[in-house]
Amino acid sequence: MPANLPPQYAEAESKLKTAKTPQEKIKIYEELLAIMPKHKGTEKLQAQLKTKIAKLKEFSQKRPALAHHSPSYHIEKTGAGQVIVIGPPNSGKSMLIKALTGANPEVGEYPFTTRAAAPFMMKYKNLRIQLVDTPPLTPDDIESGFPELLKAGDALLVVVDLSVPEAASELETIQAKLKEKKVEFAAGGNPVPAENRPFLKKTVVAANKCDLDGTEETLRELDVFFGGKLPVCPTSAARGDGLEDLKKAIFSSLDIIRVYSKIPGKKADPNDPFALRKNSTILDMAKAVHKDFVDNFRYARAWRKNKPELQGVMVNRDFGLEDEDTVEIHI
Ligand SMILES: Nc1nc2c(ncn2[C@@H]2O[C@H](COP(=O)(O)OP(=O)(O)OP(=O)(O)O)[C@@H](O)[C@H]2O)c(=O)[nH]1
Ligand SMILES: [Mg+2]
Repeated sequence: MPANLPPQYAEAESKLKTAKTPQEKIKIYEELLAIMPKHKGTEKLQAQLKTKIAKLKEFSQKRPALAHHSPSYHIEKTGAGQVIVIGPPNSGKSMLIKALTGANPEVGEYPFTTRAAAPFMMKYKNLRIQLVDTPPLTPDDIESGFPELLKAGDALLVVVDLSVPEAASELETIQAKLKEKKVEFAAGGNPVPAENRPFLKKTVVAANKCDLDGTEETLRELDVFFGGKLPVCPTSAARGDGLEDLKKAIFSSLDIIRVYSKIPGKKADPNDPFALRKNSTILDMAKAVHKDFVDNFRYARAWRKNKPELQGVMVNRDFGLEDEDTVEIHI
């Protein structure tokens, strides 16, 4: 039986997309319930709305208790780099992490599903990159530990929901609010100098839910607002679109190179690179391998892919390294 919903219903429903807090959502759902004609054709829909309201109420009652011990925002770094995954409620952060890592963070159709920061490992090429899932970011309520997590991270991945027509302006608001907390999005190109790294973060934007109809216009708008400055990658965590391009953009946001360490007379292990910052030298590599290598350094030999003139050549400590170089340090 058709539901025959009045036009006010669609109007009220569209407000859901911009509702930030559970309280706002409850109000809208209650409004929808009031508008909805009560007959056989809407019974299922009525029940669904009631469940949503009940769950949101349950959640908002739990929140104050949680606020006493706000979640920990310290995540120990492991792997080649730490990327903090942030974004508005329900944008698909956790589902995207699930798709990128194969791990199982909690995904829910309700906002505020993720309550605490948690690390997951993404494989990319022969590296492991740490992705940190976080609770949703709402401009009016940035928890005190949150900016510290962002400052400690090596890069940011902002996940926005393309089915929200205001996604681009929402992202602008988040950007402005984070700037107040001394965290700024940095564009691609040159690596961020060490002294600016706590405050300026290479940022990738995942324009998620591109599988949904009518999201092209929002994507276009995001591209206009941010495309010139930040990599904007259309993705669908649900369907798997765009994941390889996103991984590539994340790797490139870390500004790292992979360098293989080799022992004289033996082959380097191609599965176990050192992750060094771009523009690193032989001395940085020596530091990464072992501190004794710095104190007792005599010389090194280097190999570069597709460079016949750089195959086992003797180099000094200032020699600049590139991605996939192999180095043998002599002490
Ligand atoms: N159609 C579609 N739905 C998605 C996609 N990604 C996530 N979703 C859905 O969006 C809802 C929210 O997903 P989550 O991954 O929990 O979102 P989140 O950003 O982690 O949410 P919070 O933890 O509450 O901030 C779920 O119902 C997902 O199934 C996508 O690419 N396409
Ligand atoms: Mg989540």
